[in-house]
Amino acid sequence: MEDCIFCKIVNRELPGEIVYEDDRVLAFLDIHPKAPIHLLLVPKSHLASIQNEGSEDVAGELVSAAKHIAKEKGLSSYKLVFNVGREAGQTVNHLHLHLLSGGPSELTI
Ligand code: DGP
Repeated sequence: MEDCIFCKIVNRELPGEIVYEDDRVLAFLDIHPKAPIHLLLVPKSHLASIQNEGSEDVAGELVSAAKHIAKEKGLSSYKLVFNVGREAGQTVNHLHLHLLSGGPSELTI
């Protein structure tokens, strides 16, 4: 989608520190990390929010990729967060899953 920063990272039109990729999911470092490890996992196809129709399957793919990355990186403890809606902190309207690890257990984003 035009003017979507995460679509642009997916399409390599904007730089991103990519740590994982498969057919449907891209994971890259969050530009404003809230924990020593802070990744964003996004679907390659644009979907605005978890509130959108059909997001459950996409969310499952993101969680599955997050589990894969965590296992690969040897993370035994981490947080997975979807911010849904502006008041909950969603600033980018391309569905994304935060993976945070290595910080204090009470960390919030
Ligand atoms: P949220 O607040 O849930 O919408 O999370 C959006 C996150 O995206 C936020 O933690 C900062 C991150 N972010 C915003 N712009 C960019 C960017 O251009 N590159 C990267 N890597 N992360 C970005």
